[in-house]
Amino acid sequence: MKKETRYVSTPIYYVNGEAHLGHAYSTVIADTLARYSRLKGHETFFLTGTDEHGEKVAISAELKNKRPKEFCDEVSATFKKVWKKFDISYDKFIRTTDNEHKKGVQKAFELLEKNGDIYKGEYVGYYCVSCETQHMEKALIDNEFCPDCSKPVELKKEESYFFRLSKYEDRLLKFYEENPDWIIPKSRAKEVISFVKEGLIDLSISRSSFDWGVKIPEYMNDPKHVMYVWLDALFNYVTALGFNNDFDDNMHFWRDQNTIHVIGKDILRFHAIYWPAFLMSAGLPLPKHIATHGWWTRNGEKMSKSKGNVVDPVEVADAYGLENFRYFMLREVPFGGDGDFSQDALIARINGELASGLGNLVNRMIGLSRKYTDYLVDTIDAKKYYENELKEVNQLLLSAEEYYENLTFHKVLEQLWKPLAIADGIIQRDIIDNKEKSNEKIMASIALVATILSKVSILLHPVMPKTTEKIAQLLGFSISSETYEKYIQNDELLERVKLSKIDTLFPKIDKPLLEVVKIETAKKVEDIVTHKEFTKSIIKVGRVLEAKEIEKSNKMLQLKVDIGEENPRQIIAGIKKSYSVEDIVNRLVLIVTNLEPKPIMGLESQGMLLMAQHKNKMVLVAPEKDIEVGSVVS
Ligand code: ME8
Repeated sequence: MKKETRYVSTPIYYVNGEAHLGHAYSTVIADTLARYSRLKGHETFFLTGTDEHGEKVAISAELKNKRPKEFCDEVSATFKKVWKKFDISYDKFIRTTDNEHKKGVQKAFELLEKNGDIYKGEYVGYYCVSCETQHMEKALIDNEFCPDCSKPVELKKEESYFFRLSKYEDRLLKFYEENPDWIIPKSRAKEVISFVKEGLIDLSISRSSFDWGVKIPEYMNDPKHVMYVWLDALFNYVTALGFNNDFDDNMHFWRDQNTIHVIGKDILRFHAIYWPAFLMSAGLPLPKHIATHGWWTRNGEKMSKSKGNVVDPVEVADAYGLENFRYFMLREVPFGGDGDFSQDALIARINGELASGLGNLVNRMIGLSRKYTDYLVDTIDAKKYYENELKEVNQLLLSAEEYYENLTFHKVLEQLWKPLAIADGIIQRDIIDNKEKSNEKIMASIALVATILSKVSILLHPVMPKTTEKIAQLLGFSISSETYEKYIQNDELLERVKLSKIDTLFPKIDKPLLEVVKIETAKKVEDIVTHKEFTKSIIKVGRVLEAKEIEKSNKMLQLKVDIGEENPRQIIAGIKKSYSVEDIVNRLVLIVTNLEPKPIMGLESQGMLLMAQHKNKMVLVAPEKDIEVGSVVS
């Protein structure tokens, strides 16, 4: 019989920064789903990877003074390293700079084009580089900020190819109506439907103003165009399966239509509107679900590097234990909702549920078996004494499985703790408080506890793989699709076993182990400079004599600035987005003149131009009145 297939994906992450708590969250969710699917014996494919093209990544590379590919190689490798640490069981890690991917996206472009959905035009509109997305003017906040991330947008005007997104409006609406469960949680479908109902405009899908992207197919004879990063990125879900290569049978994972894309709510529109429209145009089937989780915040604020409130997932895992952290992420927040990260909440879950709940029950079982049965567990009489309890446990486990299928992980975990409470109650009532217990009944009670622990461990395995395997080893079995079938599907009882050893599973934690706020406090303390330190910097008034654009840089200008020395200084300044060459020539500016020279874009910068900055907005700082060049600022 053909096995059922499951395909699970995470978003592919931009390489403009390293993995943070939010990325870890999406990836742990997808990993849990993939592991659950394998446990059930499904043929499973789990994909993650990195999204490496586009303006945002190109700018990040430029700021680091690196070539884009070299920069991507480095950051992509850091994601791989974090996922290894997080025990992420992916089957493939795709990079959009992979050749097979690039060829696959070109093939997709060709399909869309042959289907009459691509035409050439001019893109004039507002663009948010941070979200890599175009916006209509009416959607902007205060006419200048991105409605999604609040950063300033840019007005772009360039030749571009367009995808006829508007053509798919009706088909999309019909699809949502016929598939009300397509988006998980269901409640999120409303925002998508109303966005489409407001009217879709055709989507600009190529760029000619920079070259860090996949070239559009050669037969288009238009080599200056690279593809829009979201067209490139979304197709990763099929190129990873060998879409480019007709002989690669991994494409059956796509054709079987059992795909779940795990994403954050910030990228729902791309997955629920653009992606199905691209697929319809390419003649490919659609995924089964778009599973959309919420945001992690810190003290109610969105995490961001500039605010200094980013939670480093590796630090947390190192301090608190990886699997405790995985448990916390899934238990703390209902799927789809937002959650605030705090160490107090994490400690409360570890101490209250893992140590006092699961860990304590394991210890009690071992202690009692040592005292009464010489570590022997034998379920021979468990049914005789505990038929009702076993039935109840079975019902609870069945509902935990339903919650898994609906991705309501916090409920899965809540549900799995109920049998543990039953086991605790039995120990108390039938062993500790019972003065007239028979040996047979004691053995049955211990066996019931062990059986409960075996079953709970199997269903907890996708969340805490190593911890549950330790419990299974203690109970004489190993967790696999076979033992899942035996103990969960067929509801068998544990086999006779002598308990083996186990280390303490969950040491209690009495105080926060990390200074997550250390970046914020460090800023306050360490950023204070003494007067002596400050006066070491020499700032002089200069006049810009010349300005030039730098090839391949859309941020930097090359300036020659007279600061009253014999020769003008060469300053490489990241101001091109705010000032043109004409704007800046002849202006009085302020220059830090005694900084060590630094190579930027292959040119030596011999000082720093002072600017005032708010978000992405930059203005020059200059003397209030005319004054001689070379004047010192103090
Ligand atoms: O959007 N809380 O990549 P990205 C929860 N390359 N999840 C968060 C989060 C937070 N605070 N911050 C980020 C991209 N995430 C595109 C995707 S897919 C074809 C292309 C998670 O690096 C969440 O899943 O910005 C979000 O969707 C993803 O990281 C965005 O990662």
